[in-house]
Amino acid sequence: MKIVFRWFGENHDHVSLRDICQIPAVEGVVCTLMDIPAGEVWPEDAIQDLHKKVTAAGLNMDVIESVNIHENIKLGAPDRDQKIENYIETMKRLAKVGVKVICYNFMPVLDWARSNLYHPLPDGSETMLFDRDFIMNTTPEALAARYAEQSNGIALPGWEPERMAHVKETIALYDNVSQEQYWKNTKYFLDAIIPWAEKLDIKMAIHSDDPPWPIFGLPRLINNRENVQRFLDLNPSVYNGLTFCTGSFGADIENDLPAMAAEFSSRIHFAHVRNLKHTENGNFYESAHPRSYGSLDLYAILKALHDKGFDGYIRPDHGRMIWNEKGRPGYGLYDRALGVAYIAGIWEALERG
Ligand code: CS2
Ligand code: MN
Repeated sequence: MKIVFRWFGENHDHVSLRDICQIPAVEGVVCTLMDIPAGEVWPEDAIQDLHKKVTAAGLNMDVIESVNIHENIKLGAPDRDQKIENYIETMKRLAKVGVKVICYNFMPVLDWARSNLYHPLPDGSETMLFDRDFIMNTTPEALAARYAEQSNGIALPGWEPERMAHVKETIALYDNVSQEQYWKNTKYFLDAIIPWAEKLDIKMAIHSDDPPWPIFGLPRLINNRENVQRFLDLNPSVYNGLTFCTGSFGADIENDLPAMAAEFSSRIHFAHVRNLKHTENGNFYESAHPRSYGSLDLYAILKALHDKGFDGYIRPDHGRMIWNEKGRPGYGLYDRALGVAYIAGIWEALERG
């Protein structure tokens, strides 16, 4: 197991590479190019430049999150082959600097959804909250406006203002895409990219849907055991794998996370490890990592991976904002660093038996 830490890049993150390399047990950063719209090829010089900076800080850049999928691929639109070609070209360029895993999601239109980005907890920390009634009864436009207001101008992945400007029209395009058609569009994409992933030795790791149930009438794919199995069977190569995000699968209390981690371990290339606390009415908030703070048993999940000989990458996922830190919701330095310490401690204990 190798611990990594998400980094949004110099102009998009208040956390520096120097901060990150001081966290014990962290070997690498999980990067992206925030400024490149989905569907465009990532420029070679930007990739090389990023790789130089990361390695100069003594960290690796083995994992990329995310190379976003253009909507026309998800919709199965006539120009999808061109977009897929661009995707493969980006994969080739990333392989040149030794990238081993690409985390991506196949959620239609939007990335994760929360009702509150900085919800105060009684101890004075702030965290992200999912109020089920609110989300199920709002509109994407209203939610985007709420994020813009709460996030102080920080562009959230999947909620970029350019994308939000057309959100209604984009969602309407899915009126003609049934859930079954969505599975077909997914398979079409996988069958095109997985042979390249094999050649380039890059493991593709799809992120679970967040939340793991349909919102705004859009299709869902990666939300429970059965659908994960269906997804993996679409293309049986080991290069067609998963990002096992405990927080997104764990939002559905029906999901047995240690059992899923054990069952799918050979196809899990990357794990996002975080806790959340279920409250009334299907609501939840993102809690501190230890067992007594959240509803998920991260020890049991890590043990399941460990016992299967997991040797992929793990990162802490969303943390709370603590010690007056200001920054990207979920992506402060301090609570995620505490998450690393917790994960590394559990893993060391597992290794030593
Ligand atoms: C991340 C996602 O913050 C998060 O929830 O896990 O934004 C993630 O990067 C994407 O879904 C993967 O493409
Ligand atoms: Mn995640």
